[in-house]
Amino acid sequence: MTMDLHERARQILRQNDRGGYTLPTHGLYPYQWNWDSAFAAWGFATFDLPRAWDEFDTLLASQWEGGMVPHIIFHDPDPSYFPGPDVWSTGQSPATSGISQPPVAATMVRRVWEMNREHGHNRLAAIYPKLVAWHRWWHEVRCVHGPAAITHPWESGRDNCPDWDIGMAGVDGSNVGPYTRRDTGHVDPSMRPQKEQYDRYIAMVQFGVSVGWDQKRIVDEGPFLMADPGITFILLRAHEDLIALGQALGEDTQEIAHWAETLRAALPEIWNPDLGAYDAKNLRTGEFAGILGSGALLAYVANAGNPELDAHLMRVWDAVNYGIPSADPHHPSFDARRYWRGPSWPFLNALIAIGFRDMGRHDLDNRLRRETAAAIAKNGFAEYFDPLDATACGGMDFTWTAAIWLTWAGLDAEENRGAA
Ligand code: 2M8
Repeated sequence: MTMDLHERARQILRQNDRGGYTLPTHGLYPYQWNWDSAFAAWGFATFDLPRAWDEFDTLLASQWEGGMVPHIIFHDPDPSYFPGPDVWSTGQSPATSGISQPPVAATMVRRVWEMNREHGHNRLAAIYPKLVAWHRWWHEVRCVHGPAAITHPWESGRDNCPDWDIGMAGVDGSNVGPYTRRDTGHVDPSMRPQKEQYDRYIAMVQFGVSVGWDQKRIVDEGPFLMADPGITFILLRAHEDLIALGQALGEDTQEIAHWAETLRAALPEIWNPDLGAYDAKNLRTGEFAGILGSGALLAYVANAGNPELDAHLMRVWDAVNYGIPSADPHHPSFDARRYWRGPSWPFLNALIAIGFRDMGRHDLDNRLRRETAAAIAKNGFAEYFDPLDATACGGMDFTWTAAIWLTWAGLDAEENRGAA
């Protein structure tokens, strides 16, 4: 039974493989997504190391001149996804979106490299300068206010989480013109963002087009700019992983160490004393979102936890049964099946668990792994799960869910297999 899940996970990665890059899932997401790819590589590395490195190569091959690595790469036009390359209109080849996504790649590169350093040495040396250039872009373009800022909720990867509601309120989505969403044709609309949110998402893309995707102008003048605890912690962790990789290559890593120190020094700016936790902040108004979400709990991956945050973690986690919820179950905006407004996301659980292990909190790692594995064993490799009853939500046969089964969630099942 458990053996089937390992086989099935490998099969999903193979099925979603388009030759050098992996789709998040067939149908709903027919392109290459940035942080999905990093997790896909981690999964591939458990049974095909060269293929894992190929995934990083393909992702970084679409790096923009200024260093940004875009959030979607539109390798093969596919009308089943909206907004496609014509709407983004970035002028890149291959076509890409005009924003980035959480820079988890260096962290995943380090994990893959550690699985076989000899094999990985040349592959790492080839992409290291691109990773450095991407991190420099984050430091110089998105961290100008201190913490990492996002210019579109899609940049955070946690698209419709309540963190962004206050920033979204300031975006005018009334003039975007007619368009047809495709996502709601693939999955239950009650599990996806609402129309008012989609109108605003499109308005922000249209603003990017109107300034020719000038990233500085988007930060300075765009309709949306919020500090994201999630990216801040992921970037901080990734800076540290990149330093370790650079040192292994004999590179001078002082510049990266400076970025990491500057970013860590900015953490107090995203600590909301009223909430007693890290919080998203609207950088146009200085206002905090006032809700605990999974972005704040990524603090553990950057060794930035503290007793107050621990209390929140246990409060929100104990309120559900299948992993860490993406939004606070005690908050009125919690919605157990609507995308990033409550569901438990296996790959994010896996990322937070890396932090737990580093802190020596193996009890927390074990609990999170057990709960995540139970949801997958019960209802399959779904995109996300209702954290209360493990109902499978969103797309199925999902790449990052399969990848983290092979690297983390399925480890207990793997051990039982060995013992059997
Ligand atoms: C979701 O985001 C895309 C837009 O980027 C969408 O809803 O169309 C998010 O969950 C994001 O984090 C993820 O990378 C992407 C593909 O799995 O889907």
